[in-house]
Amino acid sequence: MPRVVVLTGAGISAESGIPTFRDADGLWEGHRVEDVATPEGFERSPMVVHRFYDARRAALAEVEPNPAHHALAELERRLGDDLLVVTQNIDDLHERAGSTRVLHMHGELLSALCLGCGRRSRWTHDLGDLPPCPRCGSCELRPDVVWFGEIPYQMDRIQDALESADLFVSVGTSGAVYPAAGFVQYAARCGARTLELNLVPSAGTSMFHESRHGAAGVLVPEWVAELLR
Ligand code: BV8
Repeated sequence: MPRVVVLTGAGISAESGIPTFRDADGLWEGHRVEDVATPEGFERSPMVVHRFYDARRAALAEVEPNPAHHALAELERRLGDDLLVVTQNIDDLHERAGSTRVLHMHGELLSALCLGCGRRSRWTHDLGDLPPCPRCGSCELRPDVVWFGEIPYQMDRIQDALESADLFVSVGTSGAVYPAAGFVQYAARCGARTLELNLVPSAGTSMFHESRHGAAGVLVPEWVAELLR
């Protein structure tokens, strides 16, 4: 079986009811990225940032994985270690669908990072009321997400996986944010075949060997069935 790396973005969770970033009424609507997704914005007004992420964390409980998430979980059951899902998403829908080989390069909503002791804690409720860190007791918790200007998580594991991939597949991402938007070129340079599955052509479409356009909830199960045939 081929070694497969799948990169996912907000588009894979759209059919579950989680707004994407850049589509109409997207997450960035009404929020200046600088205010809610940068360390400077958090420094300037932590409450604005906490409200933004507390609302997204609360909304997570109202949504379910969709057929695209479930198809990737099925693919993992068949490929095992030969599959790695690298997601830009901070939701937990891949895991709720049964995927275990998932790497959250931009962090997770259900995790809090303590600026006091540097440790992480599973977190399912608000941070806006400045609760104490369960490990050290200091009230310096921040959302465990990677903001603009910060280094994405586990870049070394991602690089290793891209270098040994036979197939690189990108699902539901606009290709607007780096370093994720550069993975297709890197994987192709390392010999992988590259496939884009996206609702519409993205900023990176021309860099893929093949692109299929449509809803992830349809395209991903079709592609998985094809691969496993
Ligand atoms: C870094 C966490 C150094 C928080 C996020 C100038 C040029 C190039 C780069 C830069 C530059 N200036 C600055 C940079 C770097 C910057 C960057 O890329 N800026 C952009 C805006 C130009 N990047 C950084 O700062 C990164 N850090 O570079 O550190 C470094 C680099 C390498 C190695 C070491 C160090 C950190 C970036 C991370 C920021 N945090 N998220 C949060 O979630 O709130 S980014 C956030 O936005 C998401 O995680 C995601 O990455 C991005 C959104 O993109 P998508 O997921 O693609 O969503 P979008 O809405 O845009 O698109 C959805 C797509 O789905 C669309 O195409 C749509 O058509 C499609 N779709 C919709 N519905 C469906 C669908 N597809 C299928 N089915 C559907 N139903």
